[in-house]
Amino acid sequence: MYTLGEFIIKNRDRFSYSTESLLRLFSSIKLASKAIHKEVNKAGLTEEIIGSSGITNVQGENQQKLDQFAHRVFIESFKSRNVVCGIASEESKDFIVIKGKQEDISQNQYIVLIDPLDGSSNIDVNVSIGTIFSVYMRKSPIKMNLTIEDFLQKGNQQILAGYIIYGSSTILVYSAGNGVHGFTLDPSFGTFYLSHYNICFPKMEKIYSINEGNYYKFSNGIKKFIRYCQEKKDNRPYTARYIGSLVGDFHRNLIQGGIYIYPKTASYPEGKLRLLYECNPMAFLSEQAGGKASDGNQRILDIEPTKLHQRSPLICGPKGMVSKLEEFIVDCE
Ligand code: P6P
Repeated sequence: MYTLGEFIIKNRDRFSYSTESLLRLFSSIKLASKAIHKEVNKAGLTEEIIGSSGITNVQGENQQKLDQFAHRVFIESFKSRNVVCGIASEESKDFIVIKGKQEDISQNQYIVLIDPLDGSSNIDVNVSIGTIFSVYMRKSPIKMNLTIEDFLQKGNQQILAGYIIYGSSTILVYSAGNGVHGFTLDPSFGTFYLSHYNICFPKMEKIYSINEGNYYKFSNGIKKFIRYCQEKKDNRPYTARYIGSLVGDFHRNLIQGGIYIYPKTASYPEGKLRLLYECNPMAFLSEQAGGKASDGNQRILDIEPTKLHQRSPLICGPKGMVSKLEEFIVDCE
């Protein structure tokens, strides 16, 4: 029963970054996720937590109180461990600079892009929600000020990515480039224990996840793929599962074998999901788990970012399913 810290130390020679700074980074992520776990698990009981804050966030979305709480908790937690120099959050228009303590400024070189609480519209209906994070090394010289270029890095430059799912249990899933591993929180000890070693998409492709309510807004290639999933042939029809929470849908598909699709629609001509702190981390995990992730035309991790909160279509899952959908998109162009 390895703890997350023990696992990182055991695998230190497989990481390309200082084990000490990685342990401090994960220490801040664990601290914040335990605080959020505690609030999420009593959201129904505490008036000040459930429901809308009455504030509209930078995305023009109605900010839930727990979104705000999660955003604040992660910022403070990263500040306290002096290991992160800059954060971009879905809940903040601009990036946030964290001044390192002079004595060890060389330590805090990590850049974190985060969706503190994705799927938060599901809080009041008790559906799994999650935190999604993506980590890079800063590009600008240590003594210089951070610039937007430190944040607009391609997904293929990520050194670490993962999510925490707050569901029937709280599980931290991450990859640092050596496979995908999951750690389940034991709330009685407040400790994350290794529960899913080297997660790979199963060979059996079983599930497709897409909001079929948008069917008439989809391109012909997407419509053709949906009909393909529903055909009685080979190991089809696939099962349709979609809960409207990216982390919940992704985690189930990663474990059971399925594709997640959020394509362009009339309402979201660029796609709905955010490239930097939703699509890139999920794409990194998908590839590390033996799968594939694209926007329908190109590999997500190769997309050149131009704006902090830019959106992208996201198709991720087992290689065969993603490639089949890409084939239909090309056929129908
Ligand atoms: P729709 C939640 O708002 C979210 O960003 C993702 O977590 C989720 O997969 C998607 O949007 C759901 O969007 O349009 O299907 O409700």
